[in-house]
Amino acid sequence: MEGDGPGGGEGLTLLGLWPSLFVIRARIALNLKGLTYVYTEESLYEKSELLLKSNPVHKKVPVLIHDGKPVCESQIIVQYIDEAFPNVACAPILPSDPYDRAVARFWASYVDDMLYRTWVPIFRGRTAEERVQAATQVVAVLQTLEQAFKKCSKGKPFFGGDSLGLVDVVLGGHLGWLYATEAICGVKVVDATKTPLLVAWAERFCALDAVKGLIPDVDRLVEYNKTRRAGLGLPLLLPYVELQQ
Ligand SMILES: N[C@@H](CCC(=O)N[C@@H](CS)C(=O)NCC(=O)O)C(=O)O
Repeated sequence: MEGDGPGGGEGLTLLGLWPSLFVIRARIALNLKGLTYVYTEESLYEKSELLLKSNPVHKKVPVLIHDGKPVCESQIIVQYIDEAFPNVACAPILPSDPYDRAVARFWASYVDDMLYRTWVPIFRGRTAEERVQAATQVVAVLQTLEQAFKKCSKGKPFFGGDSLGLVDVVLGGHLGWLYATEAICGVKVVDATKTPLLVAWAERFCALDAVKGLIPDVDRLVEYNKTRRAGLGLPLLLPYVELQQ
């Protein structure tokens, strides 16, 4: 939901980049809260003055600007949105119980520490062996997250229970790229035979109104990534390789 006035209805502007899994998290959180905001698409190659001024430390998107004040880092933005807009008709993204909140933060930070860190090397791999080795690690991380899902969801549809919580939003932002990994790198990391609960969770997640239209299509990511890979001198159109069980 994008606002029409300057700063959006709630004085909110998001500096983003459409394929960024980090930006997608922030947009899902804004949608969940039903907030209107101005969305400004940035370029990695020519960063705007506003981005450089708003995130002078990392110079990265997303940045949420609320009434002129910038908030940086996707997980912090999601939590900020939850805290700054508590009175809207949507369940909180963070649980009210301090222990449950700590558990949600643990798994959300596991996604960044482990999933993102193991997934990037699949894209950097120059040989099939390197890509298979990295993809095998990603599948192991997803299997750990499958166990986390069992515990956190307590039989309900999402990590957050009946509605999306922090871990749903943080992990959900990755889905487009996880699906596109097979088409781009020839290795399958989203596999119902290995992580059936997560695959079913991902389908439920993508069908939500707050998420629809935000997870980029595989074809669009493939096209976007072709240009990036060519720029980095990485091989294109990699043949499919089966991972071991
Ligand atoms: N830890 C950051 C990561 C953000 C990030 O890596 N953003 C990328 C786009 S996906 C970016 O802005 N890169 C610009 C650059 O590296 O110069 C977060 O969670 O927000």
